Amino acid sequence: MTNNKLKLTAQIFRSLYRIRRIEEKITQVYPMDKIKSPVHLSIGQEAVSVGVCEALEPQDVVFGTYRGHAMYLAKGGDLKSMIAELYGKVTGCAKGKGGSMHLIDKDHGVMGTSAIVGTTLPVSVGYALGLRYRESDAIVASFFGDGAVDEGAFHEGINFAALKKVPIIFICENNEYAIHSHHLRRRLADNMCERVRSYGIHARRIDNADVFKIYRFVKKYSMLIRSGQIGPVFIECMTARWREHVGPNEDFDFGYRTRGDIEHCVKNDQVQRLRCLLPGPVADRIIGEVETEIEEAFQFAEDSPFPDGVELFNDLFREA
Ligand SMILES: Cc1ncc(C[n+]2csc(CCOP(=O)(O)OP(=O)(O)O)c2C)c(N)n1
Ligand SMILES: [Mg+2]
Repeated sequence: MTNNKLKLTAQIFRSLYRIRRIEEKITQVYPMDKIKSPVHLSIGQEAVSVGVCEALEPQDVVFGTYRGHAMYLAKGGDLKSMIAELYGKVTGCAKGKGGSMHLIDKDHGVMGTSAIVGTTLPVSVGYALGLRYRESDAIVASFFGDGAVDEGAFHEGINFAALKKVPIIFICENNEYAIHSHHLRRRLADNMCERVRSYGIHARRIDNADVFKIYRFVKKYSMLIRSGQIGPVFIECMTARWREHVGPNEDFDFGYRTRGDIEHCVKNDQVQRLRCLLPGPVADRIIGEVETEIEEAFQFAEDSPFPDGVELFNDLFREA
């Protein structure tokens, strides 16, 4: 492996492993009722956020969904503020008032996540239009699930983005389910990219959430978008959610899917894949550093105070 490839692999492994372990820690803490909001975990889906965000530049921004821990962390959102937010503490990224579904860290380009399916899509398109007007060289990465593609806001958003040629990459994390409904029970055909192309947008599907393929796609197209050569592009990342829709547990006894249905993704687990690509001591050093960082972040959240009652009346309206 060349030095550059080793550096990139180590960087991507760190991000993947870090997100996996943070969410595994959340599953351990959750039953203690210290985390005060519902949690929609990305365990199994990390490669999508990591592949995209590693290919972005610091000035680029991301918008996402309630299943947003991975995106927030991959883009560089502050870990301590995220865990404190889950605990409902005043040191949280939304002062403890948003919880897991409403993460934000504007200093690192995380512009927000929303609990309402499809809502950040048109907002992210508007933001990208603003970037074009300001002649900024930043671009937007807009994340959403396969369920959002069923929403009118998706079609309005991508049509307008194509029309105005705004600097945006749309990322569909296709884990095949909207809660418990399989996508083929919600649509006639498995043809998401074909439908997106009909809006004049270049679209590509990537199977098994291959982190390097996602990285290379975003690297290539973000350069073309940034330089104004092309408008929006769309990437459909096939992946699988390993835990229940919301909460820390598995759900293979619910009856809507089996463990076998996600086996191909478990076999292709990108965390393990990259760990095996790295020399042992490099992986071990990263693992040690990440584990310490996670312990410190949870301790920070434990030690932080809850907001005062008066916080209920702050940040409701933007002061002129
Ligand atoms: C507009 C709207 N309709 C319905 C819901 C209820 N709801 C919450 S999550 C969800 C499923 C969304 O699935 P998907 O977009 O595939 O994301 P995933 O949970 O798989 O990451 C639904 C229907 C909602 N939050 N917002
Ligand atoms: Mg889904």
